[in-house]
Amino acid sequence: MSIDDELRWDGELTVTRHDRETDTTFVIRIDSTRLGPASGGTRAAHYPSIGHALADAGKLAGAMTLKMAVSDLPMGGGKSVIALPAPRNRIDSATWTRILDIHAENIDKLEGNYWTGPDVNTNSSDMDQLSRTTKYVFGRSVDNGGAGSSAHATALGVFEAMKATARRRGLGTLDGRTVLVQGLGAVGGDVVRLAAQAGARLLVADTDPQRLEAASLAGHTVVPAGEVLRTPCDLFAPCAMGGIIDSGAAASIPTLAVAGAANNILTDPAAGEVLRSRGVLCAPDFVANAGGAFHLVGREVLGWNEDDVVERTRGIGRTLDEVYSLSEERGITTEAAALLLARARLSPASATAAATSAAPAAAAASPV
Ligand code: NAD
Ligand code: PPY
Repeated sequence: MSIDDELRWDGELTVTRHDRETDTTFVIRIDSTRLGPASGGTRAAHYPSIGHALADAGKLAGAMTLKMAVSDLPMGGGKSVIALPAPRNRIDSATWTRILDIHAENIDKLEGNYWTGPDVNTNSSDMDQLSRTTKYVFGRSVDNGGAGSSAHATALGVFEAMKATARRRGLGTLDGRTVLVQGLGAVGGDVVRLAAQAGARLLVADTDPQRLEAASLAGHTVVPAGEVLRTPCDLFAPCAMGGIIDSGAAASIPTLAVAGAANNILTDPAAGEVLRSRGVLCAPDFVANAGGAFHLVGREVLGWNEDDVVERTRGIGRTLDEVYSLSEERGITTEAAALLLARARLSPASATAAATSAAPAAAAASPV
């Protein structure tokens, strides 16, 4: 996580800025504009060091490139990280507004090469604030002319991924299956609702006592946040933060399948190899959590209506079937198979993909 290592990142561009008044560091990383302007949300968090913030932005931007490519969307991959001086809930509203205004200025200087949207600790009203300074923003509130929150579409896509993964792993439907959801936020809360409607038995974990209380009142079983990797279940759905399954966890996690919303669930490819060797079927996150990208890019760039978004998001199950078949045929991890599909679209040989992306990418300069 050293800054030296991070400056050897081989994406297209890193922009950083520090604001002394708020003691905040701003990072925007553009991983690729191969298929269109880079796009990906703004994450605000307190990081142990600037190296950690750069590393997070780089990994998240890379995941966006793969998500757009595998989902056949005409955008590239990027991400913003706002490294706060304290946890988000300790930043007062005047400071937060100043932080958003500076972030918007930075985005505007990139002149449409990077489009942001909501991510962890930012929401549609924050996108409204950014849009006072820059037009390169997806996910403003509906009242302000945007597509609103992407969380419902993301949750629907994760639910489709859970069904496709359970089916392929030989579990049949989710009815009667034990599903453990980690993180009951905007996406995880909806995933719980959809899985419960499908007849699953829900185990839930969060660090926020209020969210746990609501889930418990709804009849779900609470698991301590520190126990999720040791709790037996049929399917584990990580919907909190990424980087939770390393090789050690992969060797022991008592589940048959993994499908969730968090970006970069696996710490590295080795963790995927260990899961595969144990027969734990893992839905690559950049396929499973693409519903939000369908919502934001579909509604604001491609002129889709809500039914189009739902139809494309339901297609995540079919994409995963393709990934799982390729993984079986080649004897490779599901992550490696999904990478092959994404890279086929990103390769210089796939000139048609880039050519057909030119029109919507141009449209992105003046969203519908
Ligand atoms: P959110 O902030 O609304 O919810 C996250 C939840 O996780 C919160 O309830 C938080 O208390 C909980 N949490 C944090 N650390 C935890 C821990 N160690 N154990 C248990 N719970 C913990 O975020 P969200 O919008 O629901 O997104 C969830 C994940 O999905 C994120 O990783 C995000 O990057 C990813 N994602 C979201 C979208 C989207 O459309 N919102 C799209 C793609 C990917
Ligand atoms: C993500 O899907 O991880 C996001 O960051 C949300 C998003 C998707 C597409 C454009 C902007 C933000």
